[in-house]
Parts: sequence; structure tokens; C-alpha cells
Amino acid sequence: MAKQDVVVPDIGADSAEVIEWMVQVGDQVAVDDSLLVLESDKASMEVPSTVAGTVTALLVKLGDSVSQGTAIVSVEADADDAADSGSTEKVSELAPTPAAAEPKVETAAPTAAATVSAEVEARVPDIGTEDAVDVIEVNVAVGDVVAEGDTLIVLESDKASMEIPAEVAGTVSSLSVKVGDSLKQGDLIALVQGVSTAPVVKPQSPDVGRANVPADLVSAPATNTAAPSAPNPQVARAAQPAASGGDSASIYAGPAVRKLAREFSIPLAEVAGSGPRGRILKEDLHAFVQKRLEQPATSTVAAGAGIPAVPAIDFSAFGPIREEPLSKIGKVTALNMQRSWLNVPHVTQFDDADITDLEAFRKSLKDEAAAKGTKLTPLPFLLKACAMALKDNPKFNSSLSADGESLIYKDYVHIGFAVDTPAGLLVPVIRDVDKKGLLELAAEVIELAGAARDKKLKPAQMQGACFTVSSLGALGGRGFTPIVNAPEVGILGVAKAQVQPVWDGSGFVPRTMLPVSLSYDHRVINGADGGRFMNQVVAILSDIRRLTL
Ligand code: CAO
Repeated sequence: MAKQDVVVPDIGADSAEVIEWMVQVGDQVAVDDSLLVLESDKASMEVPSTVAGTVTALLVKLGDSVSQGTAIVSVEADADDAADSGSTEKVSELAPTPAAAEPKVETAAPTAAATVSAEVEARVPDIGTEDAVDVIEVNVAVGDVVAEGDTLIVLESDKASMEIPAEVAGTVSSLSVKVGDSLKQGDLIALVQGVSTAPVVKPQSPDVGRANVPADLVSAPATNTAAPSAPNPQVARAAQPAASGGDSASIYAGPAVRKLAREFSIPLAEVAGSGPRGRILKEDLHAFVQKRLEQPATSTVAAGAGIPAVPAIDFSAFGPIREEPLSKIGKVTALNMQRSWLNVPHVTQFDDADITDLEAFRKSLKDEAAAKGTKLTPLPFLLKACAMALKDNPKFNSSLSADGESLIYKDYVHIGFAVDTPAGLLVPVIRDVDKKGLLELAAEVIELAGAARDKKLKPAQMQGACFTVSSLGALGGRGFTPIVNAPEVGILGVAKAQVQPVWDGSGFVPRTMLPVSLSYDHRVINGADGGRFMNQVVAILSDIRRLTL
């Protein structure tokens, strides 16, 4: 078995970048199987194998710049192949004959020095096939001024899409093709009234000259006879690097579109193509960007201004998966969380409240609460403490105006509390907390939490909060950083109360300590404001007689 290196054939460009591997070490390949995808300024192309056998080494890596003759893959040729032809023989078989190595069509000599008024025929160059191929885009109209290299039309065969560029700068004086036409090499595309003073090339015959061939799209052997030969690249609907398991084969876009996508970091795998057979057009990129710009208001996973999106990952590449749509509540929560997180500069302060006496008092009210058909948990005490602190620290009971120019102070104290429901997080609002008693609040918590879990909350019962309390105390935990429910400016997180040894000045005594965390909008509230609010909440919880002050 002979080892052979497959090399980069004539790619019609000085160099191209390796953008995707289509094989890996150990793969069996047949002659003409695609090995990798190269991309030059204008074209992307799959490079096929010249040898049948087993891939033993990849000689270049993604991102490498390669040129004609660069060895890309080592292949251990199949025994038959090797026996039949031998590696050297095989190579020589594939090597171009001197004649074949010449440009397929003689480079057309300039027939005239272009003048301002010279009219140049733009014809279909050697497109590597004798079959007619479809015009899928016409990129110019009569009267358009084109620069040399501007795309006139895009052709598409079964395997390739290719942009046909203008050979001269000038004005399109007539157009001979339309979308849907089938064209062959030499067919007239347009007449361009040249404005260049440089010599221009006018093909002598429909057998167009090399000068008219988009260099990066040719399938004919190149002019460089010395270079190792291989079948020419198929200019293909080549893929993006197969990021995250994306189906690269399904990405179908021309080089210009790919370049634009790269420049704007647009993930082509996420762009819907509106061109023939799903080809992605520049318009599709525009539409995609437009949609992304509008998304922050409508999507739960949108990237904000300038914030890179989290890449899409094909998790099935790592093991079995199951996908379930988010509930409506889940989507709204995600959107609200993201909006608050992105808009509000958060600061979180932590403290512990000694609720030993509060707990003793609460437990002493247990029977009384039960007699009234309710249950008194620490939450109503927390609501009362926050209501008092909100009244004494009015900035916490405010919201920034939408234009960010003023603060809107509220003379009411409505507090939301987070409820964990099977459908997701809901935040019912208790109105006028400052005016209600503990047992009244306890009853309202139970009623609203029940309605939330039974999906019976009315929209009005979830509106108008000035502040939120999020209690995870029944679940445990030592503390967390709650996210402000904008346009509110503060939220109190409550973790699990635990008996801890506390130094009382002469010894350690067991005290029930409640961890609390206060997050606030640092645009409105500074650290000192936060500290004062937190101190007051902790002081009230530590000595609930303060509620009567
Ligand atoms: N520390 C220790 N124990 C606590 C406690 C705390 N901080 N808070 C409550 N408990 C106790 C209660 O006293 C009760 O015990 P008893 O039955 O022995 O009296 C038990 O935990 C259960 O309380 P509860 O959960 O039924 O009642 P609650 O008033 O404390 O909370 C509600 C009500 C609706 C807030 C709660 O059920 C809930 O849904 N919490 C989740 C909130 C949430 O998800 N926050 C995160 C939002 S961001 O994702």
C-alpha cells in the first residue's frame, strides 16, 4: 500500500483559507470525495481526493492559508489502486499534459485599448462544465456603473454557485440575461461601456479567454504547468466551519454572502435563504440583522446591543437530548430577567438578621393564626419590615422615568413576592403593605400564592409593585443575589434561617440568624442608601417592636 499526499490543485487564486474539514484521520475516501473546503476572497470550494484509500494524516489545519501545491492530506492508497497504478503512476496519470496544463482557452489578447467609449462584451467564462447553468441572480441593471470585479450575475449548477464579475469598469449599456436563463460558456451577459483607460480584454470568440474567467471559479487546469496536479476544485455550495455540530452541508451561500456574514459575525446556519433552493442572499443577511435588532423586545434569548449571542450548540452531539418548549410564563420570566439584568447595574449587599425573638413571637401566634384560618410564616414580617424601610428610604420606593431624566416617587407601598409554581415563577403583589396587619398579610400571601399555583392570578394582581421580596427560606441556602424586577429599584432575597453561635460580648449564644440579601439599581441607589435600607430591615427583624414606631 502506498502513501500519497493529496495537494491543493489550481484554485485560481494565490491562496485560500481552510474553512472546513470534511474528513478525518481513519476515514475511507474514494477518488473525488471532498476532503476539505477552501475559501478565497471570492469563492469557496471543496477539494476532492485524487486517491482512494484511508486518510492517515491531515497536513493542514482550519484557518491555514494554502496555495496550489500545498499538501493537505496523506492517504494510504487502497491495495487495488496501488497495485493497479502505483502511486507514482497514479500521480503521473493525474498530472496534466503540457497541453492540458496550458490555459484551456488562450488568454485573449487585448484587442483594443479601452477608451471611455469602448464597449466590452461580458460573456460567460469557463465555468468548468459544458452544461448550461441557471442564472439565479442578476446583480446589475442597464445604466448601472460597475467597477472591475463587481458581480454581474450569479450562476448555479448542481454543485456550484459562482459569481461572474465585470472585467472592466464602466456602465452597463445592455443586459442580455435574466434570472432563470440557462447559460453556457461564451454566452453574452451584458455590454459594458468601459471608462477605464487601461487595456481591456475582449474575447475573440464565445470560447472565452482566461482573462474573462473569474480566476477563482475556473475548473480548467491552471496556467502553472509546474504545479502538482489534481482534479480541480468543485466550486461548491461550501459550508461554514461546522460549528457546534451545525449541518454545514445545508448552508448554501455564495462567497460574497459568506464574506459579509463573517464581517458581521452573522451565523449563516441561522439564516433562512430565500434564493433558489434555499440559497442565502445578501438580502437574507439584511433581514436577519434587522430581525436581531428588533429581537430584544420579543425574544428570550436575544443578544442586546453589541452583546454577542450565546452560540447555538447541538447538544445531541454529546448524548441523548429532549427538547420541550418553554411555557408562556417561562418565556416572559426569561425575557424580564434578561431585560433587568442587561438594563440595571446591580449591587447586592448581604447581612444576617437575628430573628430569635421574631421566631418566638411568631410561634406564640401559631394557634391564633390557625384559629383565623391562616398560617404565619416569616414572610409577613419581612413584608412589614420592607414596607417600613421603603417609607423611610423613599428612593427605594421610586422608579427611574423611562427617559432616565427623573425619579418617580410613589406614595403607596405595594410589595411583590416571588411564588414558585409548577408553571414557573410568578410575582403577585400585595397592596398597601404598610397599612395591613401581620395576620392579614399572612392570609393574603396564602391566597395569592394559591391563586398563582392554580393559575388564577389576574393581571392586576401582578401589577403595581414598588419592591419585591423573594423568599427561598423554606428551601434552604445561605444567600443569593436576586435580580431587580425593573422598573422597581430594589429586591430583598431571603435564605434559610439557622441557629448559629453568636458572640454576645461575653460568650457564644445560640441565635436564629436569617440571611438576607438586598439587590438594587445602582443608577438610583448608592451604597450608603443600600446600607441604610438594609440596616433598617435587619434592625426591625431583630426587634419587631420597631414595627410599632
Ligand atoms: N428560614 C427558615 N424557614 C423558613 C423560612 C426561612 N427564611 N421561610 C419560611 N420558612 C418555613 C416556614 O416557616 C414554613 O415552616 P413551618 O410550616 O414549620 O412554619 C416552611 O418554611 C414553609 O413555608 P412556606 O413556603 O409554605 O411559606 P412562606 O410564607 O415562607 O413562603 C412563598 C410562601 C409563596 C413565598 C413560597 O412558598 C415560595 O413560593 N417561595 C419561593 C420563592 C421563589 O421561588 N423565589 C425565587 C425567585 S427568583 O427565581
